[in-house]
This record gives sequence, structure tokens and C-alpha cells, in this order.
Amino acid sequence: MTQKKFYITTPIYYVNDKPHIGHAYTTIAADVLARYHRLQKEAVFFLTGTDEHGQKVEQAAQSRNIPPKQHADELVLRFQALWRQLNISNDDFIRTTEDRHRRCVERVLQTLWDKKLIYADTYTGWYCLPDERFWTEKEIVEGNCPDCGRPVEALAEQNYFFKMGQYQTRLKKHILDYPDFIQPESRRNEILGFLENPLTDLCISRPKRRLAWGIPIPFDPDYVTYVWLDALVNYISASGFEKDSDRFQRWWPADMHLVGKDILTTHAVYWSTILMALELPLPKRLFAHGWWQVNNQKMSKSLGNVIDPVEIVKTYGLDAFRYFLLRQVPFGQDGDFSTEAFIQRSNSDLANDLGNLLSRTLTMLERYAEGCTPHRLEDEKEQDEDRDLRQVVEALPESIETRVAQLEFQKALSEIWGVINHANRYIETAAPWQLAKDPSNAQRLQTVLYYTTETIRIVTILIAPFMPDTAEEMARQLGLPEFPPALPLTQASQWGGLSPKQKIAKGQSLFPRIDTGSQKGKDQQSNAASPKSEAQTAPSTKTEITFEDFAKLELRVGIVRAAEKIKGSKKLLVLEVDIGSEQRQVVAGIATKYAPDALIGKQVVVITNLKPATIMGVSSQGMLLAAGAETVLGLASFQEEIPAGTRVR
Ligand code: ME8
Repeated sequence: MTQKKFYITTPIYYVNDKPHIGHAYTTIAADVLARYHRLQKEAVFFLTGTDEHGQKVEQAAQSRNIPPKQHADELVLRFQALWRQLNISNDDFIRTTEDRHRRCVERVLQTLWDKKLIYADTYTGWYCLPDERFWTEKEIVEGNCPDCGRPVEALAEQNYFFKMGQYQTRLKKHILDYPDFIQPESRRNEILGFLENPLTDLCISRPKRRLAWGIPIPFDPDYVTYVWLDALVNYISASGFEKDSDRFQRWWPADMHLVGKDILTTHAVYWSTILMALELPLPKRLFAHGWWQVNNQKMSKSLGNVIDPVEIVKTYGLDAFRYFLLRQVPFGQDGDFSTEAFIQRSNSDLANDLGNLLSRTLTMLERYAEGCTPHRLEDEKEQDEDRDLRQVVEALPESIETRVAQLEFQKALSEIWGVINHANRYIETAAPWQLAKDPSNAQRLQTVLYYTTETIRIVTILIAPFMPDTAEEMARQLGLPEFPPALPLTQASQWGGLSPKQKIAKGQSLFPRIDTGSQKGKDQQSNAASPKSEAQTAPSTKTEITFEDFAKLELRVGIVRAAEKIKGSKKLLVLEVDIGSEQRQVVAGIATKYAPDALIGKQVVVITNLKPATIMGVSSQGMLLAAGAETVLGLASFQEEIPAGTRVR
């Protein structure tokens, strides 16, 4: 059987400035897909690179008073260094100033010229300088570019045009015949809407006197190639077009072009029609993801709010960053980056849910299984709670496969975290520390340990494409004999694959909690964080109390078993909290900070002797300890696994 192949690309980024989180986003998403398909044992070709010609780059070089090639040579290093830092597993990196690319662009132009699909004409119309795009009178909006909103300028000049318009019907038919070609659906409809208007021909040259920095047009040395035609060709020049036909046959068409929504038209329309003219198959899928803003503002140099991925990763760690970007918003939709949201996610999902699950399980294996992975005991009857856990875990690999195929990264991760939280609840219910007290429960204890460890093994495999370093570290601590697994990911993550009697190696916690207190200093330097209210941080002016006063408080460790919003309130949640001896209903003003689902299985500290109160018609028998004043910043809890009901003093 021939090995399935997967060819995935990112946009090639302009080297006019250093990369920011937007660039990191597309490239990380592509990396997750590349890794996923590699773990499925497919042959993967993952391409990224840089777009080094055109006006933007020429201007950036001019502003630094250096030649454009020198500028590109310097800037490209930042992209390459960032991809190394972000653990990007690209197989190739193409620069449009490389010979292999230039030759390919020349060949494309010559072919189209020979086929009489390019002609010379005088262009009169409107031009958007920053976007390097021509617009018709009808397209511009009150004298501004319909794309970026900046003023357009009137232009009349002799140029070369590609007969793009003649492919309109064919392109429309292709989009209709292949519903998956452009995704998400809303973007596909946008392009279909765009194609309702007559498709004009595409100006593919720029006179050298106006722009010198580009690939010369092979049949007219007075012109250079339009930067978009130049750039789009990278997808075939890097995969062997006209140079290595075996290689090209193997990889083309690309299985997936990942792009931001800003450059969908150039890919869906310009690129598709160029490929039609070259008689080459179109890419199988084109996915346009959403846009990141920062604290609900557009990222821009002038606002000084551009998020530097290098800084984020240095401060909070790589996998927390990779996780946040893909977990926070559905891939096709726009997202908002704030340090607060980042820290909250990292602390709750990574430090609390995943980190605690691993560390408490390893601690139990050390204590109750001689520091080894457990056996499954065949004669122990599976109890309801075991079966429930097994069934959700068994359903996971296939579901993740579907999610990843649909680029539903957010859903994939939230399903994995659903299982992590289920396992945390399972531990609470099965209470291995109680079982360990009575030797007659030895078999039951081993079974509980097996179910927990097997769940973590499967989670480890499934998070590997998203968080490769974390998965590797988890595999090491769990003593998995083979990582990444030799079997394809969906098979390796089937229930029952845990090798018993492997020595575990409990290490440092995967994700130390980010201390929001110490974060404050950093936030003040960084525009990424939203300002905190004074009340959160002002020194206390309250009067002193005696120890006896303090001793009146009864504080206990609790575990949240259920949580839901209170209708009509933005702030309030009603929780069922297990405090050991009983389950308490507690109303807490934490809904702006925590989604109800994120709280299930979470350890909290409860004031258990507070007089019951009725809040918005709901009875509350206790209170949770939390940091923050008007805005809750986090719930108090412990790093260690502590049984529900334990006194806190
Ligand atoms: O357009 N949110 O390069 P470019 C999400 N060279 N993604 C973002 C983003 C944001 N705020 N900002 C940038 C070009 N991106 C051309 C591409 S391809 C043949 C030529 C990401 O440096 C997103 O993927 O302006 C977007 O499409 C791309 O960076 C634009 O990068």
C-alpha cells in the first residue's frame, strides 16, 4: 500500500518587520497538522518561508538605509529563529530571493506568455500602495482601499496582465463542486459572493522605474513581477515544479494551504486561476483562519501593542503558548489576546487539570505500585465509574481525528480536557488513598491506578501534536517505553496499550502555576495586559484581628463536583462542592473568570461555617476563597493532592 501523503503550507511572510503572534498562530496551527499527520505515519511535507520582494520590503529596507537583499537576509533570521523556538517542524523553508524560486517564477511567466494568457495593456485606475493591489472605481470605498481602508492613488501605466477573467465560470464551478475546497463555510460564501461580480484580469507586472525590487519579467526586462504572483508560486517552486518532476508528482497538489482571512482572495482566486492556466490541479483545501487582536484592539506598531511571541514564550513557556492560541478561539474565528486570559487558561487547564492529574497519579504509583506502571487485573470486575472513564477515553482518538481533519483545534483540545477532568473526578470518587488503608482493597487500588495511568498515556499521545515537549516529558515521567509510538496515533491511543512494570520517573511539575501577584510588575511594562483596578492591589488598611478571631473561621479543602451559571447574573455561579463529610451548595461570583466546565474536579478552599445566605434566590452554604477584589483573579487551592474535607489553617 502506498503511504498517504500530506503537503501543508503556511503563507510566506513578508520580511518587512519582525514576526508577531499572528504569524506564530498560522505556523503553529500548520505545525500541529504536520505533526498529527506524521504521527499517523503519513509522508508529510510542511512548507513555510518568507516573501522577500515587492514594495513593502523595499520600503522597509529604504527606511533602514540598506539594500533590500541585506535587509531580507537579516530579517529572515528572526523568522527562522522564531520557528526553532516554537518547535516548528517544517521540512523546508523557502525564500523568494532564492534561485530555485526565481527560476520557477520565470518559467511560470514564460509559459503563460507563450500560451498567450498574458498581454500588455495600459492600466488606468486605482492603486493601494501598502497592499500593492489595483482596484476598480467600483471597488474602492470613498477613495480608500476596500481591503485595508487606506487611501488609494490614481495610476495610469503600461503593464502586463494575466487573463484571469476567463476562468471565472470554471473557478465558480470548482468551488461549488468541491465544498471543502474553501473553508470555513462563511469564507467560501464570501468568495462565491466575490465571483458574482465580473472577474477582471490581473496586473502581474510593475515597471522597474517605480519598483526595482522583484523578479524581472523574462520577456520584458523593464518590468518586475507583481509580488503576489511571485509569492504564490512558492507553493510549487518548493515542491519541485519544473525541476524535479518525480518530487512534484509526489507532493502536488498541496493538501492544505493555511492562510489568514486577509489573504483568502489572493489564494482562492489569483492562485487558483494561475494553476488552471498552467493546467495544474488546484490545492485540495484552503483554510482561512481568524484574526487576533490585543485587548480588543488591532495590533499595530503605532499603538505599541504588538505581541512578541519570543517574550511570551520566554516568560510563560512554549507549550502554554501553543495551547492557548489553539484552545482559546475556534480556528476560523477572530480572537482576543490578553495576558490575563492567557494566565487564567494556563493555570486552570495546564497547571491544575493536566499538571495535577499527572503529578497526583505518579505520586500514587510511587506510593502504591512500587514506582511502576500498573497491570490491568483481569479478574477485577469493572465498576460503573471505571467503565464510564474507559468509554470516554475510548471514544477520544476517533473524535480527535475528526476534529483535527476539520481544523477544529479548540474542540479537539476541549474534548481532551474533558477526559482529563473526568480522570480527575474519577480519582476523587475512587479515592485510592482510602483504598490503600485496607489491604483487602489491593486489587481495587491497582485497577484504579491502571485506569488512571492508561488514561494519561492516551492523553499524552493525543496532545503530542499540540504540545510536543509536554507530551515527551509526560511520556518520560510515565516510563512509556516507546515515544512517539511506532503505531499510527489513532491505533497507539487505543485503550489497553499500557506496558506494565515500567519504572516511572516523577519529575518537576509540568506547568508551575503562574503567580498573578508577581505578574503585576510584568503587566505594567507590557501593553498586553489589561489594567488592574486599584482595589485589587492596594495595601490593606483593615484593623488587626486576634488569633481567636481567625480561629473562628472553619476553612476546608473542597472539590467542585458541579457548576452552572445563575440565570440573569453575569458574575454568579452555583457550585456543588464536596467537603468530605457532605456536599455543599455554594454561590460564587466567579463567572467572569471561570467557565462552569473548567471548575469541575477543581480543588478549592471553602469557608464552611459561614451563615447560609440567599443570593439571587439561590441558597449558599459557604464561600470560596479567591484572590482579587471586584475582579476575581483566581481561586485559592493547593499544589498537592489533598482529600476533600481537610482543615485549612
Ligand atoms: O500577507 N491574526 O504576508 P504577511 C492572525 N506575504 N493571523 C495573522 C495576523 C493576526 N493579527 N497577522 C498576520 C503576506 N497573520 C504575504 C503572504 S503567501 C503566498 C504571501 C498571519 O507577513 C496570517 O496567516 O502580511 C496572515 O494571512 C499572514 O500572517 C500575513 O502575513
